[in-house]
Amino acid sequence: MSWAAAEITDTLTHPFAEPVIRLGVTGLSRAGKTVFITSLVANLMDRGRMPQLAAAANGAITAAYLQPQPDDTIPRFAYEANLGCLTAPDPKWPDSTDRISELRLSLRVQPSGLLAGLSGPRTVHIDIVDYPGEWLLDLALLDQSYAQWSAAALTRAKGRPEGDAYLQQAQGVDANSTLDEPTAQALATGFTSHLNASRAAGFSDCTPGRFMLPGELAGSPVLTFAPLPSEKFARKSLGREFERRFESYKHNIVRPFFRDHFAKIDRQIVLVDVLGAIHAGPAALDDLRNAMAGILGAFRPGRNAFLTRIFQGKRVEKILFAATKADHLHHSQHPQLTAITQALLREASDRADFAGAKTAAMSIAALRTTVENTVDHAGKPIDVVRGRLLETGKQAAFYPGDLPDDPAHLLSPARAGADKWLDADYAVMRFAPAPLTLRPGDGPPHIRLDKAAQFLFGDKL
Ligand SMILES: Nc1nc2c(ncn2[C@@H]2O[C@H](COP(=O)(O)OP(=O)(O)OP(=O)(O)O)[C@@H](O)[C@H]2O)c(=O)[nH]1
Ligand SMILES: [Mg+2]
Repeated sequence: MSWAAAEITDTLTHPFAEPVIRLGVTGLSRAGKTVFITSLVANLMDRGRMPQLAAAANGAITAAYLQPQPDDTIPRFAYEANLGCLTAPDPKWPDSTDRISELRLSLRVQPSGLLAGLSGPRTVHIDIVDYPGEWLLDLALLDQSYAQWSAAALTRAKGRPEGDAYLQQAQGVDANSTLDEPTAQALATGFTSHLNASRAAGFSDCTPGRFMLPGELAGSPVLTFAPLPSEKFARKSLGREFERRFESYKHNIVRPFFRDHFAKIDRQIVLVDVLGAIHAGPAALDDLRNAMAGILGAFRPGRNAFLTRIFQGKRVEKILFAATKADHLHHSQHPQLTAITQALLREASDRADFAGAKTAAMSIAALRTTVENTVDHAGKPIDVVRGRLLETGKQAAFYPGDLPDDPAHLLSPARAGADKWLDADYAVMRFAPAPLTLRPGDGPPHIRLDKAAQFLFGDKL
């Protein structure tokens, strides 16, 4: 059946069903989810900067508006407050997210071309969920036992910030001793400090995610456990109880989140702060690769009974892997960044069996904070970006380092456990959002947000 015929049948058989696209925005903490959602919505409401989104460019989208979301019990995404931060006279980044929220954007679409005369305007809803990136990591826990997770967590802890201190602490307790709550709490506290310190140093693979962002669960038994070196535990022992709490964590915290918010996703964008990880060094880049493999592996059908059940054979139709914050780089380096992103996630996406799903990789900036410049450096022209530094508020030109054409030049040493990059030093600067004077009809400036939107849901408009 041709596309047009399929579309017509659909309108005939479901004349009143309004299509809903559930857009999954997936990314670790600080990957750029909240800024992406805010800017995407703003640029769909004011479409002047969306030439690569066909339905915006050809005028098919006649209106965009926010509607009450479908889930009454989830807080609404603070779109206006977040956009307010980005567009204030003294703009700032929105705060890191500490709870889940949801937004429904509705587009009025007047089909053009062949269908123009056949059908009237349609409404297409786009539902988007925002959540703290820390929670995403837990997806990889679902098919691990306490013993498997413990072994991996203890191996990772070696040499990482505050890891050795925790290892010592764990060696010092007898896992088979009778459960004693103060000991349990001390271990959980020690392990949590290690997780927080590791994350601050740029490591991604820090589980359980809620330990770093406990909210109202702080102090509850379900967050009071930690990895232990042994595998067999006596009844009523500390180890046995930790094992039970780990299972309870998966059952009561991890599963409901993924059941409620991941199962229904049609289209997915995976946001990755690749530049940030490169800057943090080979170990951080390899850790990012590993963490993403664990997360995306969960989308592999048949991998685990729970996930197979919640997805029920439903597959994500399109997945976009996006390196965020590309405004840190002159566009002449964007192809390299995209290639690194693709290579970094290759194993993950192959393993995840995204067969049938259309995938692509892109370098994007949800909010462009810089302008491009070519300057003379020791008699050689170099491509830089210029922006306002977050720390000092001063304007600065910035060259992050030469990204290799061959991604293996970064990924291989990272995998081999190199402790620093050989030929180059990759810097990052944090830029503040630039003060904006938007023309009517224009959304905030971005890089390739329109291309990303076209890939993700352009076919549905
Ligand atoms: N230059 C630049 N920086 C960005 C961009 N998007 C995000 N950032 C930076 O990345 C930080 C994190 O972005 P968020 O959107 O809050 O990240 P998040 O994925 O929502 O993070 P959590 O809420 O902690 O899970 C921001 O505070 C900015 O410093 C961008 O397009 N350009
Ligand atoms: Mg956020």
